[in-house]
Amino acid sequence: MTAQPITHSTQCTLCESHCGILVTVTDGAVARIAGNPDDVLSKGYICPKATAMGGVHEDPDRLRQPMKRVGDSFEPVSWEQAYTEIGRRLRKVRADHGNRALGLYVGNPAAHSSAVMYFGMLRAMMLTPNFFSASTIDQMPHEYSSWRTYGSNFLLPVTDIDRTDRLVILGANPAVSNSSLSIMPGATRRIKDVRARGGKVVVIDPRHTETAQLADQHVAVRPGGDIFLLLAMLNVLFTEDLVDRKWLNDNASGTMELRALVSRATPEVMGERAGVDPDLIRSLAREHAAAESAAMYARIGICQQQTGTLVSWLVAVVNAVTGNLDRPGGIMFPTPVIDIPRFTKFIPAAHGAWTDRSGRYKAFRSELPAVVMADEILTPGPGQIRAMITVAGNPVSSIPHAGRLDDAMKTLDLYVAVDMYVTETTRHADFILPPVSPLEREEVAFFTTLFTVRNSLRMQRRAFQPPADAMEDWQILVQLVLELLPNPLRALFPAPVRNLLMRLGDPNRILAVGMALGPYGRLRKGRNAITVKKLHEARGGIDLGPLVPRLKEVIATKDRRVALAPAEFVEATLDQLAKPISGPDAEFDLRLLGRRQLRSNNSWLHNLPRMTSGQNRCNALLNSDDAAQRGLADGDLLLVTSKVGKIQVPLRIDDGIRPGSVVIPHGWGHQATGWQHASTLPGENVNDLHDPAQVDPFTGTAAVNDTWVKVSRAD
Ligand SMILES: Nc1nc2c(c(=O)[nH]1)N[C@H]1C(S)=C(S)[C@@H](COP(=O)(O)OP(=O)(O)OC[C@H]3O[C@@H](n4cnc5c(=O)[nH]c(N)nc54)[C@H](O)[C@@H]3O)O[C@H]1N2
Ligand SMILES: Nc1nc2c(c(=O)[nH]1)N[C@H]1C(S)=C(S)[C@@H](COP(=O)(O)OP(=O)(O)OC[C@H]3O[C@@H](n4cnc5c(=O)[nH]c(N)nc54)[C@H](O)[C@@H]3O)O[C@H]1N2
Ligand code: SF4
Ligand SMILES: [Mo]
Repeated sequence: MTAQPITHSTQCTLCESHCGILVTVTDGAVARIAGNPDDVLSKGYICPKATAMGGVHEDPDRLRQPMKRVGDSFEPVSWEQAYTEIGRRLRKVRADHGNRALGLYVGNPAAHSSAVMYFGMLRAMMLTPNFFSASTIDQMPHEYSSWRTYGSNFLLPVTDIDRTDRLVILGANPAVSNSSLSIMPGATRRIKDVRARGGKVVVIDPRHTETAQLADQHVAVRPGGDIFLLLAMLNVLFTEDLVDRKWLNDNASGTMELRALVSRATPEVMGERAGVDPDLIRSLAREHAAAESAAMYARIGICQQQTGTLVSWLVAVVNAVTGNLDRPGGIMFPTPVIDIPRFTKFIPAAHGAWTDRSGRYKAFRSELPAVVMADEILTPGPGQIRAMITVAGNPVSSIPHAGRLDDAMKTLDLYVAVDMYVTETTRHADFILPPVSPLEREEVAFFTTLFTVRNSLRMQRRAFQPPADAMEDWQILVQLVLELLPNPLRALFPAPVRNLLMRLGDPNRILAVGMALGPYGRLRKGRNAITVKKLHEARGGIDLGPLVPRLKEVIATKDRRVALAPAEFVEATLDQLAKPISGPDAEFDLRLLGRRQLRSNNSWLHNLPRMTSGQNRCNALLNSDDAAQRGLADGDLLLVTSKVGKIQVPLRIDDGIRPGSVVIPHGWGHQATGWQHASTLPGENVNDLHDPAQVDPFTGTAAVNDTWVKVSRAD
């Protein structure tokens, strides 16, 4: 007999949007996943990836118990055995070689569960400077520029898309990605709404993207030309006196220095460097200033450049000088249930607290860039990493390392992976500790509330009860923390005490306390407070209203003003202006750019046949003129060569690509993994083409949009 279907209201946690979903379960299996129309933020929207929540849950290749390496394969072991052996070996590495011999890499999905609240603890317990994360292939330039401009790397203003009159998108493709660090599920509808209410949408991107197709105007900037475009816009804003002087007087410092810096960056001088017509630059500046409200939203297209931090800063500056920082319809700071933005002045950025062993990179927010991980593991000498833990990350696939990280992971004395799959990275592990599936978690998605375009609180509910001995990420992290305690202390935590700790350390409990003390909590709102209980009762989360101006309250600089012209940024900009732009040479004549795909999520959804059906999607897009010049035709297998590597991918002609560029997605090439379906798919890892030494100098973030390549037919 078929059981009655039960529908659970929960969230898709695959990307930052955390769209509300309704999961219908029949006979213990996912029968349907649909958008939740009651979700206060996503309002019924889901993208094609949502069904992957069911796909991952049911994937036979998803690990459901701890695995231990035995020779060349893995065998299941009990949690207890795994922790005991890992603990013994971790402590031995530490005793023999010191704290620096331990390393930790945290990947993207860790931000999408309560694990985010616990890896700081693991990091503190490891006491190692060797902490890495996906942030240094992603948003670190935004964080660094925020640190200098607003005084804290946590002050990342979001785009008030639902109220803006002018939306300018720079280096992002939210129609596919649904955006990031400005959480706007159903970005396509929101972008269309800007136009429907009479506003204007501009996309600045070398490629005529899916988002550009929704816009009023597309500006095909030269890759890496953003810095010159923005400097010229600022030149126009100052020379034509279009800046908001009152706002600047009240809120900013460094206006004179900024004005001096841009004084010679006229659209005529900058236009060629930016690859944008000077009159067009003028109109971009004038319209940004004239709009009732305007928001420039920039994301990873500009982070993954050598000028990433500078561009991120100049975007903030364009918004600020036109009076659009902290204004409805501009860019604003959210008010989450635990008011982290308000307390950022007390959270140190730990800049330069240590460096990597070569001394090239300074730590920032207590982290070193992931591009040095391979060196820190492979280069012999004091402080060499000998034991690694990775949590929810696939750095062999996601980080440029010129083929070295794959080898490096094999050489470790101990490698522990917290992950549910045997990936390009975790295949080298000694132990793989798998958390529950995303449909087995019940928690408040606190992290996302820091970046939502409307204040809100939503939660994830279990669609399935986890098996009796299953562990959540946070529990695995707490166990690893306990295993790292030195011997006499560890004895204070026998199994019953650990179990008690696990109950008390439940993230939902911690959050309930944090919320009670926060802006919507009991202490301030009494009986009208937002509580976890009320959240449980709400089917689609709780709307906490539009973003409110709060710059004065949150700004963390010493003089409590927005620093428009930090000295090191001014100096680095002058250097950029003085040197020739990076151009094609006789050999490497195409600029390699990345792209995201609707049915792909970085490196890890390709094992689901529903996400990968159809043709080889790891292909190179090239303009028809560029293809014709090289005698190439659609469907040809291309050999793409850079200074550090080669890959082979099929060619697809696409006239939306700016002449002189080639566009290839990341996250492919799973041939030697435990993903049985994904390992049969064609596709190669585009990060094999990127030089790990090519970075944004402030943060060490990999500048994967700055690589030059050549292409030829493979045969
Ligand atoms: N060339 C190039 N490279 C890029 C990018 C690019 O644009 N171009 N983009 C970069 C960006 S923005 C990012 S964020 C990074 C991502 O880089 P990473 O975070 O290193 O890699 P992911 O592909 O997200 O891999 C996620 C891993 O987490 C596992 N996982 C999934 N869910 C969970 C969970 O709930 N718990 C645990 N423990 N594990 C889980 C998956 O099995 C997978 O192995 O890569 C990027 N690399
Ligand atoms: N479907 C899907 N959605 C995702 C992900 C996914 O893998 N798949 N990943 C998620 C993650 S981890 C993140 S961080 C977000 C990222 O979300 P987005 O920031 O929107 O990332 P992309 O879609 O890669 O868009 C980057 C854009 O920058 C452009 N670009 C490249 N070089 C330059 C340049 O020099 N100047 C300018 N102005 N533009 C340039 C590229 O052409 C591309 O259109 O997406 C998230 N959402
Ligand atoms: S945009 Fe797609 S992947 Fe992201 S949360 Fe929503 S449904 Fe999931
Ligand atoms: Mo990302």
